[in-house]
Amino acid sequence: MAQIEIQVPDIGDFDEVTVIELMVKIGDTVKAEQSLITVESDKASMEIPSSHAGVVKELKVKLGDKVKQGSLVVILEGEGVGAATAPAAAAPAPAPSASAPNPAPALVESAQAAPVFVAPAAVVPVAAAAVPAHSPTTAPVGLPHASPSVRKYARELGVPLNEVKGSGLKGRITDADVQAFTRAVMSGAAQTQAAAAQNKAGGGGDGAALGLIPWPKVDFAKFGPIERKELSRIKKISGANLLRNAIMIPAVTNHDDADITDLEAFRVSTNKENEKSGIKVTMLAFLIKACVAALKKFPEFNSSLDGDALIYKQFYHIGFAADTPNGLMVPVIKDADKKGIFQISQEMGELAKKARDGKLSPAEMSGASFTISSLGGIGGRYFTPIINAPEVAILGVCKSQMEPVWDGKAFVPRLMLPLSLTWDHRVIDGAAAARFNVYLGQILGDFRRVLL
Ligand code: CAO
Repeated sequence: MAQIEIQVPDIGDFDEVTVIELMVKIGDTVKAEQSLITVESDKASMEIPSSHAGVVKELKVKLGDKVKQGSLVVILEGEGVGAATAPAAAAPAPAPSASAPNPAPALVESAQAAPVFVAPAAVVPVAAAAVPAHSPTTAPVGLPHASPSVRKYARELGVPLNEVKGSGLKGRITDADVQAFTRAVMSGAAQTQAAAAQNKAGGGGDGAALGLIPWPKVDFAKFGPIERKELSRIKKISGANLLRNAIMIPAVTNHDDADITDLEAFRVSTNKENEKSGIKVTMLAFLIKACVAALKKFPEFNSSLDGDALIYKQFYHIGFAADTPNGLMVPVIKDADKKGIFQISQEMGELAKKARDGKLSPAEMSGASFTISSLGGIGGRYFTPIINAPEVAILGVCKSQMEPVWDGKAFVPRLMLPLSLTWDHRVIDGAAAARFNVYLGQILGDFRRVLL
């Protein structure tokens, strides 16, 4: 019977974190990607998932333990211990395959999977809304004090956590508190605020808090064969973020085109000249540099809302959406203003590969001040990207095409790049957005303008 050691994976900037919740016990059967424990630093809490499936043979941590990257969490045992489809961090030895007999029965492996972070919204774009941030030591501002699994449990039950009284340490809300709240509501002894408001207004149905009619419930099997598949962990987390951002941000999208005929010719010739370097200069690298120039000229696009104030960031960390088998990831090119096109292209290639392999660290997805989503390698004309809160704007890019452009005397063939800039109307006005796009187009049309 194969044994596998599950360790704490790369947890980004945190040296040591405290175990605040054990989510499995000896004898439990766990699936790959199932959370094992919750840990907490002074800034954030996170769940450590299992990179493999199996039965928990030994639990190597207890509540209050301090752990760090590499600390042993559990030992799993099982026939053909199954690995996660995309383990995020190092898995030094491959798990024995389910179909092949295990050649070494006493084999002990080390394996790590990506932790689900509960980080301040600006830190991990895809994780912030699914399991919101809180400070473990101080009273949370506007957020109830609960671990990610309790939040998840509450979400599954539809329990509004901010209405639950916590009985745990420092007012922490526990599973039992959520259950007690649910029992009280079910027995009629208590009422959620939404239900109370709804009763007052005489409304009814799901989505009542937003005053919406219920989500349609359809038995699809009545119409033909179906198959149900769980969303990936990344899809679940990013979905919650996207929904929040789509609902909460009054977003507007401006579409424009940039003439990149000369820039593309320059890119192609640069790649030819530097064939031996192994670095391929991409259009996205030029877009990142052009966006930095535009962000410098229009600093509110590089800001974030903080109540009634704006935080202007004096750094230029540019996130870029990467399509991966498990869903959308947003790696970040840090200090893009200080890097050249070659360095950006090289970093982007490495980060995109890591994203596809599920090996991005939280630090590599943190701190973006502006994001670009490029579908240029795929196709399409324009789209309306959703802002990656707490950023205030995002640039969508589609595939460039040769088009007839009127030069005042005749139509000439020019390579035109479609740009879609989505912006938060609370921070940015339409005129500023149009100016941003025009300026971006001017730079892409003639990169010498960056020097001006
Ligand atoms: N117009 C025309 N061609 C383009 C282009 C554009 N705007 N952008 C890239 N291309 C070309 C490239 O030149 C390359 O062609 P060659 O192989 O002939 O040189 C090809 O398309 C493939 O490029 P790429 O997509 O591999 O590289 P990239 O630097 O453009 O993008 C990355 C990298 C990681 C952004 C991309 O792989 C990706 O994941 N894109 C999807 C992002 C996404 O999903 N956004 C939607 C988010 S909302 O759900």
